[in-house]
Amino acid sequence: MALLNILQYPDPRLRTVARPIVEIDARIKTLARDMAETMYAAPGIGLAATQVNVHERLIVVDITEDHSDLRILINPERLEHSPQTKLVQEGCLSVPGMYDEIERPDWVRIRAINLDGQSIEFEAQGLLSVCVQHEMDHLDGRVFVDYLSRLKQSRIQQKLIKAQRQPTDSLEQPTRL
Ligand code: GNR
Ligand code: NI
Repeated sequence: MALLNILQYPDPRLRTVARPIVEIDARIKTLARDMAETMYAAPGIGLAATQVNVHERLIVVDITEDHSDLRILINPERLEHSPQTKLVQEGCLSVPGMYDEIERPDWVRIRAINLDGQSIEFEAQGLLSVCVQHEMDHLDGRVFVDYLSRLKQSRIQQKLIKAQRQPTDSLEQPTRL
Protein backbone atom coordinates (compact mmCIF):
# COMPACT_ATOMS: atom_id res chain seq x y z
CA MET A 1 0.00 0.00 0.00
CA ALA A 2 1.21 3.49 -0.73
CA LEU A 3 0.06 7.07 -0.50
CA LEU A 4 0.23 8.81 -3.86
CA ASN A 5 1.15 12.44 -4.55
CA ILE A 6 -1.83 14.57 -5.65
CA LEU A 7 -1.24 17.13 -8.43
CA GLN A 8 -2.17 20.70 -7.49
CA TYR A 9 -4.05 23.14 -9.70
CA PRO A 10 -2.97 24.85 -11.96
CA ASP A 11 -0.63 21.96 -12.85
CA PRO A 12 -1.05 21.47 -16.63
CA ARG A 13 -0.99 17.66 -16.21
CA LEU A 14 -4.52 17.98 -14.72
CA ARG A 15 -5.60 18.85 -18.31
CA THR A 16 -4.64 15.44 -19.72
CA VAL A 17 -7.51 13.38 -21.17
CA ALA A 18 -7.22 9.86 -19.72
CA ARG A 19 -7.09 6.73 -21.93
CA PRO A 20 -9.57 3.85 -21.54
CA ILE A 21 -8.28 0.85 -19.56
CA VAL A 22 -8.14 -2.29 -21.72
CA GLU A 23 -6.83 -4.84 -19.23
CA ILE A 24 -7.41 -5.02 -15.47
CA ASP A 25 -4.02 -6.36 -14.48
CA ALA A 26 -2.06 -6.31 -11.21
CA ARG A 27 -0.85 -2.77 -11.93
CA ILE A 28 -4.44 -1.45 -12.17
CA LYS A 29 -5.48 -3.33 -9.01
CA THR A 30 -2.55 -1.87 -7.07
CA LEU A 31 -3.29 1.60 -8.44
CA ALA A 32 -6.96 1.33 -7.39
CA ARG A 33 -6.02 0.27 -3.85
CA ASP A 34 -3.37 2.99 -3.53
CA MET A 35 -5.87 5.58 -4.80
CA ALA A 36 -8.46 4.46 -2.23
CA GLU A 37 -5.86 4.68 0.54
CA THR A 38 -4.81 8.14 -0.68
CA MET A 39 -8.45 9.32 -0.83
CA TYR A 40 -9.19 8.11 2.72
CA ALA A 41 -5.97 9.61 4.09
CA ALA A 42 -6.57 13.03 2.50
CA PRO A 43 -9.45 12.79 3.56
CA GLY A 44 -11.67 12.99 0.48
CA ILE A 45 -14.81 11.39 -0.94
CA GLY A 46 -13.42 10.71 -4.41
CA LEU A 47 -10.20 10.59 -6.42
CA ALA A 48 -9.47 10.31 -10.14
CA ALA A 49 -6.30 8.69 -11.53
CA THR A 50 -5.58 11.99 -13.33
CA GLN A 51 -4.97 13.60 -9.92
CA VAL A 52 -2.16 11.14 -9.16
CA ASN A 53 -0.66 11.69 -12.62
CA VAL A 54 -1.88 8.40 -14.12
CA HIS A 55 -3.83 9.18 -17.26
CA GLU A 56 -6.10 6.14 -17.41
CA ARG A 57 -9.87 6.02 -16.84
CA LEU A 58 -10.13 4.95 -13.21
CA ILE A 59 -11.90 6.68 -10.32
CA VAL A 60 -12.56 5.75 -6.69
CA VAL A 61 -15.48 7.13 -4.69
CA ASP A 62 -16.74 6.66 -1.13
CA ILE A 63 -19.08 9.30 0.28
CA THR A 64 -19.68 7.49 3.60
CA GLU A 65 -18.07 8.56 6.86
CA ASP A 66 -17.32 4.97 7.91
CA HIS A 67 -15.63 4.00 4.60
CA SER A 68 -18.33 1.39 3.95
CA ASP A 69 -19.19 2.10 0.28
CA LEU A 70 -16.00 2.14 -1.77
CA ARG A 71 -16.70 2.17 -5.51
CA ILE A 72 -13.84 1.52 -7.90
CA LEU A 73 -15.02 2.51 -11.36
CA ILE A 74 -13.12 1.73 -14.56
CA ASN A 75 -14.02 3.47 -17.85
CA PRO A 76 -17.09 5.16 -16.29
CA GLU A 77 -19.70 6.53 -18.72
CA ARG A 78 -22.71 8.74 -18.06
CA LEU A 79 -25.67 7.02 -19.74
CA GLU A 80 -28.37 9.46 -18.68
CA HIS A 81 -28.79 12.62 -16.63
CA SER A 82 -31.72 14.57 -15.24
CA PRO A 83 -32.82 17.73 -17.01
CA GLN A 84 -33.08 19.40 -13.61
CA THR A 85 -29.88 20.73 -12.08
CA LYS A 86 -28.78 21.49 -8.55
CA LEU A 87 -26.26 23.93 -7.02
CA VAL A 88 -23.93 22.13 -4.60
CA GLN A 89 -20.78 23.37 -2.89
CA GLU A 90 -17.72 21.53 -4.21
CA GLY A 91 -14.09 21.28 -3.24
CA CYS A 92 -11.19 19.36 -4.76
CA LEU A 93 -8.05 17.75 -3.35
CA SER A 94 -6.16 19.32 -6.28
CA VAL A 95 -7.46 22.79 -5.32
CA PRO A 96 -6.93 22.69 -1.55
CA GLY A 97 -8.91 25.03 0.66
CA MET A 98 -11.16 26.42 -2.11
CA TYR A 99 -14.90 25.80 -2.19
CA ASP A 100 -17.70 27.11 -4.36
CA GLU A 101 -21.14 26.18 -5.64
CA ILE A 102 -21.33 24.36 -8.97
CA GLU A 103 -24.48 23.57 -10.96
CA ARG A 104 -24.80 20.01 -12.26
CA PRO A 105 -27.57 17.56 -13.19
CA ASP A 106 -29.33 16.37 -10.05
CA TRP A 107 -29.09 12.66 -10.90
CA VAL A 108 -27.09 10.55 -13.33
CA ARG A 109 -27.10 6.97 -14.58
CA ILE A 110 -23.57 5.54 -14.76
CA ARG A 111 -22.09 2.47 -16.42
CA ALA A 112 -18.61 1.32 -15.52
CA ILE A 113 -16.46 -1.79 -15.10
CA ASN A 114 -15.49 -3.00 -11.64
CA LEU A 115 -12.14 -4.53 -10.57
CA ASP A 116 -13.48 -8.01 -11.43
CA GLY A 117 -14.07 -6.89 -15.01
CA GLN A 118 -17.86 -6.94 -14.68
CA SER A 119 -20.04 -4.24 -16.21
CA ILE A 120 -22.06 -2.41 -13.57
CA GLU A 121 -24.79 0.24 -13.79
CA PHE A 122 -26.24 2.46 -11.08
CA GLU A 123 -28.16 5.66 -10.57
CA ALA A 124 -26.71 8.32 -8.33
CA GLN A 125 -28.25 11.40 -6.79
CA GLY A 126 -27.24 13.89 -4.12
CA LEU A 127 -23.60 13.90 -3.05
CA LEU A 128 -22.78 10.63 -4.88
CA SER A 129 -24.03 12.15 -8.14
CA VAL A 130 -21.96 15.30 -7.60
CA CYS A 131 -18.86 13.32 -6.69
CA VAL A 132 -19.03 10.88 -9.63
CA GLN A 133 -19.52 13.77 -12.08
CA HIS A 134 -16.62 15.70 -10.49
CA GLU A 135 -14.33 12.63 -10.83
CA MET A 136 -15.38 11.93 -14.42
CA ASP A 137 -14.57 15.56 -15.26
CA HIS A 138 -11.00 14.97 -14.00
CA LEU A 139 -10.63 12.07 -16.48
CA ASP A 140 -11.46 14.50 -19.28
CA GLY A 141 -8.99 17.10 -18.00
CA ARG A 142 -11.60 19.33 -16.34
CA VAL A 143 -11.43 20.79 -12.83
CA PHE A 144 -14.47 22.25 -10.99
CA VAL A 145 -12.97 25.76 -11.08
CA ASP A 146 -13.41 25.70 -14.89
CA TYR A 147 -17.13 26.32 -14.25
CA LEU A 148 -16.42 29.50 -12.24
CA SER A 149 -15.94 33.04 -13.55
CA ARG A 150 -12.52 34.04 -14.91
CA LEU A 151 -12.19 36.43 -11.95
CA LYS A 152 -12.67 33.60 -9.42
CA GLN A 153 -10.30 31.38 -11.40
CA SER A 154 -7.55 33.98 -11.28
CA ARG A 155 -8.10 34.56 -7.55
CA ILE A 156 -7.73 30.81 -6.94
CA GLN A 157 -4.56 30.63 -9.03
CA GLN A 158 -3.04 33.56 -7.16
CA LYS A 159 -3.83 32.05 -3.78
CA LEU A 160 -2.52 28.59 -4.64
CA ILE A 161 0.65 29.87 -6.29
CA LYS A 162 1.28 32.09 -3.27
CA ALA A 163 0.64 29.19 -0.87
CA GLN A 164 3.04 26.97 -2.83
CA ARG A 165 5.75 29.60 -2.27
CA GLN A 166 4.83 30.07 1.39
CA PRO A 167 3.47 26.70 2.55
CA THR A 168 2.33 27.93 5.98
CA ASP A 169 0.23 30.70 4.43
CA SER A 170 -3.49 31.11 3.94
CA LEU A 171 -4.77 27.57 3.22
CA GLU A 172 -5.43 26.92 6.91
CA GLN A 173 -8.71 28.79 6.58
CA PRO A 174 -11.21 27.68 3.91
CA THR A 175 -11.66 30.31 1.23
CA ARG A 176 -15.18 31.11 0.06
CA LEU A 177 -14.81 32.53 -3.40
O1 GNR B 1 -13.18 15.21 -1.28
C1 GNR B 1 -13.86 15.78 -2.12
N1 GNR B 1 -15.02 16.37 -1.75
C2 GNR B 1 -15.95 16.85 -2.65
C3 GNR B 1 -16.97 17.66 -2.15
C4 GNR B 1 -17.94 18.15 -3.00
C5 GNR B 1 -17.89 17.85 -4.34
C6 GNR B 1 -16.88 17.08 -4.86
C7 GNR B 1 -15.92 16.57 -4.02
S1 GNR B 1 -14.66 15.56 -4.66
C8 GNR B 1 -13.38 15.87 -3.51
C9 GNR B 1 -12.19 14.96 -3.79
C10 GNR B 1 -11.64 15.27 -5.16
O2 GNR B 1 -11.01 16.26 -5.42
N2 GNR B 1 -11.90 14.42 -6.10
O3 GNR B 1 -11.50 14.66 -7.35
NI1 NI C 1 -11.28 16.80 -7.55
